[in-house]
Amino acid sequence: MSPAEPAGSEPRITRAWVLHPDISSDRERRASAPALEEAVALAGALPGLEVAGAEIVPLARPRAGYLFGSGKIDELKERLTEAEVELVLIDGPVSPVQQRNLEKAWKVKILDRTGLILEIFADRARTREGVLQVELAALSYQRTRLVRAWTHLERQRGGLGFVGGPGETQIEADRRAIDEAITRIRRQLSKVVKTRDLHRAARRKVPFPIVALVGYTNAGKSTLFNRLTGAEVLAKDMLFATLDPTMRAVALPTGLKVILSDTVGFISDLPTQLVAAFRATLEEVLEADLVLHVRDIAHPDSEAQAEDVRTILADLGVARETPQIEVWNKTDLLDPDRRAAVEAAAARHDGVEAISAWTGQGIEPLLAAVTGLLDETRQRRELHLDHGDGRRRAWLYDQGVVEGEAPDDDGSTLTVNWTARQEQRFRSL
Ligand SMILES: Nc1nc2c(ncn2[C@@H]2O[C@H](COP(=O)(O)OP(=O)(O)OP(=O)(O)O)[C@@H](O)[C@H]2O)c(=O)[nH]1
Ligand SMILES: [Mg+2]
Repeated sequence: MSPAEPAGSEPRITRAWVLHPDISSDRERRASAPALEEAVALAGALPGLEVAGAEIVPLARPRAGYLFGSGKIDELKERLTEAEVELVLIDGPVSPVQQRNLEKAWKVKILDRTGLILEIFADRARTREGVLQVELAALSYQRTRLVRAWTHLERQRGGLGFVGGPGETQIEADRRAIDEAITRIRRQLSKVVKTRDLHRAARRKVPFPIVALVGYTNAGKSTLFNRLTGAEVLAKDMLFATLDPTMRAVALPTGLKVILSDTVGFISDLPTQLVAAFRATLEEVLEADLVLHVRDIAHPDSEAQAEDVRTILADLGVARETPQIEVWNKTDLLDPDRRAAVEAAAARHDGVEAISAWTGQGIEPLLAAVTGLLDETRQRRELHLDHGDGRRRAWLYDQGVVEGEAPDDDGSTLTVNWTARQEQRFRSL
């Protein structure tokens, strides 16, 4: 709260309860203890929420009407009333019908995982494009549910029936209102995107390779970014501390300059509506010459998190051929035996570096690996440019990739040494 705000306007704290349904029929189910811990961290990432309690609810299979069995519902009702809970976060998908029924049964508001992540993103978005993308994602989500997300709870939901009656008309009106809002936002976005294209064009001219930091939320990307650049990007034990991408030029020990890019963190079960928003903020990754996949190697779910990141990267269309280094971060948190084992495993694998962004351990070998890979991915080519092609010739010199130039009758032949990405960018000029 800014000091200028009048007294008494303190944000109201909402008491929340976190439930992680552990569904045994779900074949892709994760270890429930770290999953609950992550759900609590997600809840903590939303300002104004106070987590009063959290528990795992074992379920053979989800029930259509109420998600949970009736005994469990009664038992939970007692606990929720006792703890004066106003909001229950259910870490998984909850159908609109289940949501309505549970809200009635427990006299609380229900928010599911997607709704919560959308709320966090709405809170974090800073750039105009970020704000618009998150709004668009939230509207698409609401449209599929035809109930209002948490932000709009001030509006009475009483009139919303799900079958027949006046509720139907209300839903139609809601749907129309949502569609209109979506159209409006799309129009605004297309303007913003034009500006972004200009930025991208400017970025293409940047004469250094782009190195992008990606990874699961809270893996330590911003901490590593700060260590490498001396910047002070917000690095916090808070999920989705970073939403908008940040870029900085940094000189590697060999003198090679790169653009380092810090990006939004990933999370499992990312709402599909947000993948589009990610795509926009992750352009640096799509255009990167090298991707550093930062992992919290001390996290019990580290491998599952890494798998999620790989899947999302593939979905986003990050080219297979883009070289990657897995950065196993937070080695300082491991006990000595485990740490030795992790470091030995990293040494055995190509393209893996064990580090602690916190202590600085392993940073130098990491930078050497970055330099090595960037050098390795460079290829020597001969190009012929016509006399009239001054613009592309200038671009090549800007990029610092020209090793020699031999004039001939209709132009000149240049020897360049560049990365695949630089070649791609050149071809699209
Ligand atoms: N012990 C230890 N803590 C670390 C290390 N690197 C990062 N952290 C801590 O982990 C937390 C998350 O770090 P961030 O750098 O904000 O993580 P991030 O990947 O940028 O997270 P998002 O922006 O939320 O996606 C912070 O509390 C950091 O201090 C490390 O090497 N060791
Ligand atoms: Mg960050």
